[in-house]
Amino acid sequence: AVGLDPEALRQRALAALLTARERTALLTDSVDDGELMAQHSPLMSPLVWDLAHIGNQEEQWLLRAVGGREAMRPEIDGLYDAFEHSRASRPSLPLLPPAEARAYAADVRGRALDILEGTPLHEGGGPLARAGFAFGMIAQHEQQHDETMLITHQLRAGPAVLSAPEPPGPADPTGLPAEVLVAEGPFTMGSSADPWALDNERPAHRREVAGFFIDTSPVTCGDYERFIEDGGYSERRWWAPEGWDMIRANGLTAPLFWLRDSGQWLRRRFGVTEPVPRDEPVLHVSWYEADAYARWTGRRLPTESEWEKAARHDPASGRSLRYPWGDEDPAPDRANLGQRHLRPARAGAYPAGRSPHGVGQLMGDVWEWTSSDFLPYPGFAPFPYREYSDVFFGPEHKVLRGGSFAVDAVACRGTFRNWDLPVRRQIFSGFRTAKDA
Ligand code: AVJ
Ligand code: FE
Repeated sequence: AVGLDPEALRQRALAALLTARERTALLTDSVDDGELMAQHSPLMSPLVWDLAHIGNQEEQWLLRAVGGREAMRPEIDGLYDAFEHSRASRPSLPLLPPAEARAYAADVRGRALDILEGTPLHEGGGPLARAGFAFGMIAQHEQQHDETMLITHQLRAGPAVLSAPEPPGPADPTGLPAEVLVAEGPFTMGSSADPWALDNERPAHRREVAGFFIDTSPVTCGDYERFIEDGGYSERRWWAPEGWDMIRANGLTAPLFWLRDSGQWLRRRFGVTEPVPRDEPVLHVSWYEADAYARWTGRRLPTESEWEKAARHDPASGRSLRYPWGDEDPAPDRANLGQRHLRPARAGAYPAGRSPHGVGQLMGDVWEWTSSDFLPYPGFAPFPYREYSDVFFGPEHKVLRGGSFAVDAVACRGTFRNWDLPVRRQIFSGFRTAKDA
């Protein structure tokens, strides 16, 4: 568990920064300079933009804000400001070429580690440095962009450049019923205590939740295929009006990266085409597709509070755990995280990762769409910058929970909130369903 001992947090920050940079290097050294500068999809930045943006955010928060240093290259700030230029327009900017981007990020990192060595992380160090928050925030930021870069890898054409061992299979027998009942009652949602929780996870507050049933595993490709075969994509009644418009306008008939080949569904995954694995959680579906599937089954997506209660609430003690399995940090037998594998584990895997309510695979594998809009918790305060969460609150973004195989442990916890537009499907998104008790 995360203690508040400043020296332990300093070590933790160092380890998290090093782990993130190793992954950034893997993602940016595995393709040539031409591919680093190319745009693989208008939805994504060139990889070389992410690389220098990672360095620039680190410079702004660790070197300037915490360390009080002067800007190293103030003229590049605008290039790497995500709000100044759309992703589609980034390839035409005068970006730092690969060698310069690498050197800049490495230079910033060297200085950031000096600041980490020399900054008091106790109360007196100020709100940014306290408990190593800014260092943890920057490690999480880099890991979030590493996931973004992995999405770019998935979108790029051409032969595979990444490989990883297979995730563990399902427990034998899984011992899982299809769904469990989570009885009515309040629970504590969000966190005030976790020193590295981001602003939108704060503060902890009580929520009343009516009784509900929730799936013990994410919806699988095989489940989803039955929806397709039943004509799900051609029956308007299952779809939210905007979802129906989206699938019609784009001619969608299956999740992104699926293709039909002589009566069989195949999918492309990191440069390899393979049969769709029926017992693996479905991936690359939009919120609209998740919502339509749930309606087809006579169910619905869980709300964000239902999801978090199923994941964290311990009926024995009445308290909320940091993770479904307890307060201990993630480990390889508990969740498929950190790009250790390049796919979700099959439904029924990770029996050691289940929640007290008996719900499996909540952390890792696939991001799970919830029915909820991304909204601030009561008492929310933007910290340290409005552009992380505050400017995204509202009905246009839906909340995703739990993290995918591409999320690192530093950016994964029972309270972590992700969000995206309901049309998005290049992200590592899946879902599970729920219904009222
Ligand atoms: C929280 C994943 C939606 O990638 O847009 C990265 C994270 N914020 N840089 C995103 C983020 C600023 C953000 N998400
Ligand atoms: Fe960013």
